[in-house]
Amino acid sequence: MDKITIQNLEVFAHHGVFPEENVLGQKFIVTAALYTDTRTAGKTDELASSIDYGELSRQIEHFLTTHTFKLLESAAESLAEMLLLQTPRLNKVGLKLQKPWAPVGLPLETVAVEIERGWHTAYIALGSNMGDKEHFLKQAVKALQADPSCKVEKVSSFLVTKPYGVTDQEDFLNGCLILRTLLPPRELLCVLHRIEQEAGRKRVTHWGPRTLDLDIIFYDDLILEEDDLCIPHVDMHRREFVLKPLHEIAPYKRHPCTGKTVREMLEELS
Ligand code: PH2
Ligand code: MG
Ligand code: MG
Repeated sequence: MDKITIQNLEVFAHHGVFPEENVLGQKFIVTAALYTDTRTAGKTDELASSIDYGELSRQIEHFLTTHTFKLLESAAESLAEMLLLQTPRLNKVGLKLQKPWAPVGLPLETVAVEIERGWHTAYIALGSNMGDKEHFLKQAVKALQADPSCKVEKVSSFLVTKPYGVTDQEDFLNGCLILRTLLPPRELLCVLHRIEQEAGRKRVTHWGPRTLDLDIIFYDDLILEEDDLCIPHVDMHRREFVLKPLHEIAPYKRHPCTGKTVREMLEELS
């Protein structure tokens, strides 16, 4: 990906663990790598098609002088989040925050924290088979839209499906959505669990009736296999109630392990 760099921007601010640092202040040096596609700006010569590094430098300066953090880690984390939320076309940001006068009492040149943060694409399956199913699915979409770290990009239609697995229960209403998110997988899972809770979800029996079920199907091309979280969803390729709505919004998305598209997986099922 193309990038625009702001190198060694000096900011006088008050971050630090020691109270003296918060009172006296000191020099901070910021380097920011702004990952964005510069092709359109490159061809049109229009600033409006790019990211204005002058404007961003002023935003960085303003943010670091109007907030006070103890840790360089927190300052960098919050700064990255602000930049990603406020800057159109910014896909990813690399930040290096240096504190050359850090009160360590030893002759070091500088200390620094470096992070990379960005937008990710998650594919979420929605399901309900209790109460007002459509209401619960719509509530879930709304709750995700309301989260500042999430942008709902596409929502499939909702379809009535026969229960899969444990079959002696009510029919389901299922759908899928595409989400752009700043949250890493585990934090996204926590948000999904919170939304399930808000819909009155009770975890009574495994695979039993539920007001709302939200599952991460894909997260970028990530492959993650842990006890309580597997991405891609381990059974998605066998589930028509996932593949059908997903096919509406992402037919060419490929499974990162098998390389098959959603369309191919759906065709293999029927
Ligand atoms: N969810 C399950 C088990 N079975 N069947 C349908 N039709 N739809 C679901 O969402 C569903 C299911 C476990 O999450
Ligand atoms: Mg499920
Ligand atoms: Mg689930």
